[in-house]
Amino acid sequence: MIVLALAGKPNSGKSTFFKAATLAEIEIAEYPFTTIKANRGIAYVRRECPCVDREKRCGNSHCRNGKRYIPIELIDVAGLVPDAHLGRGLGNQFLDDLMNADAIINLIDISGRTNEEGELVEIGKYDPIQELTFIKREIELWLAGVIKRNWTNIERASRGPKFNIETSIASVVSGLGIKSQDILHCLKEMEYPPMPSEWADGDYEQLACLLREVSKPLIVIANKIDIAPEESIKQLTGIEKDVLIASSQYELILRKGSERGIIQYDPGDETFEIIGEITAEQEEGLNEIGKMMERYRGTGLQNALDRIVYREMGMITVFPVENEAKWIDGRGNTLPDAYLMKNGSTPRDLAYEVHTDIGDGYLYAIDARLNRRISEDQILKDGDIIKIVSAAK
Ligand SMILES: Nc1nc2c(ncn2[C@@H]2O[C@H](COP(=O)(O)OP(=O)(O)OP(=O)(O)O)[C@@H](O)[C@H]2O)c(=O)[nH]1
Ligand SMILES: [Mg+2]
Repeated sequence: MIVLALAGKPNSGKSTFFKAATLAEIEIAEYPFTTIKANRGIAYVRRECPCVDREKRCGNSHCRNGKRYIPIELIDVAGLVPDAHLGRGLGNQFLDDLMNADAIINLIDISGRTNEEGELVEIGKYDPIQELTFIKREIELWLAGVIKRNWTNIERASRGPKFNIETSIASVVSGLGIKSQDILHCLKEMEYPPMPSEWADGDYEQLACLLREVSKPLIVIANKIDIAPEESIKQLTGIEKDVLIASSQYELILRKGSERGIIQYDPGDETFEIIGEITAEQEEGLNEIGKMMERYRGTGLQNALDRIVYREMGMITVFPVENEAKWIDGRGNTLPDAYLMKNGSTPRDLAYEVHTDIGDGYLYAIDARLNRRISEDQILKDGDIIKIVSAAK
């Protein structure tokens, strides 16, 4: 399963985001370092379910009226402060948590109510824009530190026969879960001293920077837009046109309200509807939420998850079925599964994703939308419905 990590300074709202996305009961509080041990839970990305092209909805438990939710794993990591890579704050073990993820959602507190340490400050005393790059930088410096600490091994190896700097570096950083092809790609991108003994801090940092970029897609989400001054949001979107914004707090309220049957709301919807009995006070609160959602087209939370998985990581969703005419599995369930796969995957990759035996026994595949056999090197598209024919049962 795809793993996403939430990173950010203390008090930026990571646990609130996590709780809204997973509905897990965890601690949220208005002081720094509330979270110490990382929380892990299941969140979802959303896409249109192929059943919307048919008369009847599929009835899958992950499909709500044509909105299909596909599970991913989310980690809520402890807060990081400047110089965390040197062990400040709760130390740098949390950078390990981040490296275990496939991609990183970096939350910043755009309300300006907390400083870089996550402490409450008076509005206007701290400029949240300076947080745009700091987490990324901490990750890079930490990575550079790991490379540097292991450098003596590489230097030692360089005095022996058959030394190859690329494979030596690959063996050091592969422990961080970075694929060796990514490492080789980074080394090709940079100019570096041929002898390991000549490497300096700038070289480690440059390598770390490139490694972070290829191995850990990262997006910044400006959180707490419900209480942020409008100028801060304008300033931010002026600097980064593509920046994403969210109110984890509002999403949490909506998710709870929907769970209790007070409102009709599915994550990622741009509006909600009140369907239960509410007090005048609740109505006032929900009106505020409604106004903000109208302005920003939703709370932004689902959008953040979808953006990182589909756009930054380049994943697609593919629906394997056993009966290509009815889009069902052997037990009659319509569109039973949805797999997130890397863009560029082939039918055989899908077969392996379903089961190793199915992959080993792969014979051919059928595009169930077109009812046509497809070649084994055809690249799968987002939303494809595929029947795999395999010698394995
Ligand atoms: N208004 C508003 N408050 C928020 C939002 N998200 C979080 N908060 C508040 O910000 C405070 C910190 O939230 P947490 O979710 O505990 O923050 P965290 O990033 O997990 O903090 P640490 O675990 O200490 O690193 C709490 O008081 C939350 O209620 C939001 O979108 N809007
Ligand atoms: Mg927390």
